[in-house]
Amino acid sequence: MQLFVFLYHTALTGILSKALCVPYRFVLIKEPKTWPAAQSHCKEKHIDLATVQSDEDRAKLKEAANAVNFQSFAWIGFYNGVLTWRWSYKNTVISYTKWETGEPDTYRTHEACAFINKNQRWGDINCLEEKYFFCQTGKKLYIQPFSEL
Ligand SMILES: [Ca+2]
Repeated sequence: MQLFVFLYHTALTGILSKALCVPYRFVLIKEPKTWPAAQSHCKEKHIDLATVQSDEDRAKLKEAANAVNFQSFAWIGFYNGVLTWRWSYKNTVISYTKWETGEPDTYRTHEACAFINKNQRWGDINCLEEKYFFCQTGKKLYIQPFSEL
């Protein structure tokens, strides 16, 4: 593996070395879907809905949003299971949050799903609203440098 990495690093220098430092990325899907439908789409075509567990993840998501001039709201992989907020990916309990002021505010319902706004902060809303969504992907990242050869 190390030799493989070294050879390709040598061959592709900047492009691949950047890719190796970034094992995943986010992509905005501009098809309005409910949260469950968005989750299915991301799991099928990518890895899952976007997971944001650090400032680094948040910066990366902001970069993806800026790349497509994102100015709205989009689902991320965050939902309220019974009484506990969890990430879609591996059903992980959250340890990092960036709620917008006043959010989350849907304590009365268990159907709360999270979206991200243009300020990279989160809010919760009915899961059946149709919104654009951010998927997390790690596959295309490794394909892209090769296709540029
Ligand atoms: Ca809310």
